[in-house]
Amino acid sequence: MSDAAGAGAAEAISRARELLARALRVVVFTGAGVSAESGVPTFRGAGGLWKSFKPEDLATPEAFGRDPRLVWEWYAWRRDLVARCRPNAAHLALARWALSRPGVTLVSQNVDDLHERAAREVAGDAEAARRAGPVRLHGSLFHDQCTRCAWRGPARAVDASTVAALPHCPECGGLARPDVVWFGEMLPVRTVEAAFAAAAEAEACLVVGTTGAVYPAAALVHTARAAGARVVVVDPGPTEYDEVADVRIYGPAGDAVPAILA
Ligand code: BJW
Ligand code: ZN
Repeated sequence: MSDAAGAGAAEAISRARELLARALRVVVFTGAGVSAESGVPTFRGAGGLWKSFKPEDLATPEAFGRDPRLVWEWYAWRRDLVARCRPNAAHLALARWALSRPGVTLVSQNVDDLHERAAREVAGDAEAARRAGPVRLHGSLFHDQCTRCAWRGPARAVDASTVAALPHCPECGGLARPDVVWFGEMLPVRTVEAAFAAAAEAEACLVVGTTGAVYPAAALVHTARAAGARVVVVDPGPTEYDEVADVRIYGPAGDAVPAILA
């Protein structure tokens, strides 16, 4: 493991670059930190969402059952916030890399759409961008699902009046909810299978901006490592992967990721 603070930084970047260039199959695992420089708040740590909001009041099915309007207000606020943000240099570098190399699987815990927007920006068209991913483990801030039937689809705009009346399903009229994975809920099975299959085959795993505290998603890195992948971790703060990283880069994703993937 190497510490990239100060003089070691350039060496760690160059080791990460070599390690990733050599690998035929790479799984990239991103968390809230990759979007921090775009202006999207992270969950834990200074300025994180869980400093001002309690997960049990907002990100559980029980919370939604108790007070759907409060939960919808929070999601409407976050949709609005993310819609105003733009992909940063890390999203763009990852998109360029995934589109230009076979064997890269991008897996994200994020519910924002900044990886997709970066891929569209780089690829120029939506179909090509789809190849860049990401595989989404925790759903999408911009999709809804019905609490009564199987409907899922792109979210229609939510403003104060829709929130007051609560969004409803276009198929059956049931109460709609954000299509994200809350605490205590199962992750989408086929998505998890695809992500973990890519991890089990990867020769390298690039982890960007996640504390690695939320399971089962966090196990992706341990799966890759157990199958022989070398692990590169980019994060300015401490993470659960610090002891297992082959290369540890302490720095913001917007600087480190483009440097590694250049
Ligand atoms: C930068 C940066 C910069 C800053 N550049 N970096 C095993 C052990 C213990 C508990 C469990 C377990 N298995 C399951 C559990 C329970 C629970 C869990 O994991 N709890 C732990 C927190 C203790 N897991 C679940 O409940 C999951 N479901 C489940 O287990 O179901 C079981 C089941 C089985 C059968 C039937 C039914 C159920 C579901 C978890 C869902 C998580 N959902 C959320 C919210 C999504 C919706 C939304 O956003 O509204 O997902 S919680 C939140 O955490 C969100 C994130 O995707 C996730 C991970 O957070 P992330 O990305 O790591 O963010 P942070 O803030 O933690 O870290 C940011 C990092 O960025 C930091 O390191 C910074 O330093 C860094 N950073 N600036 C780079 N510029
Ligand atoms: Zn319905």
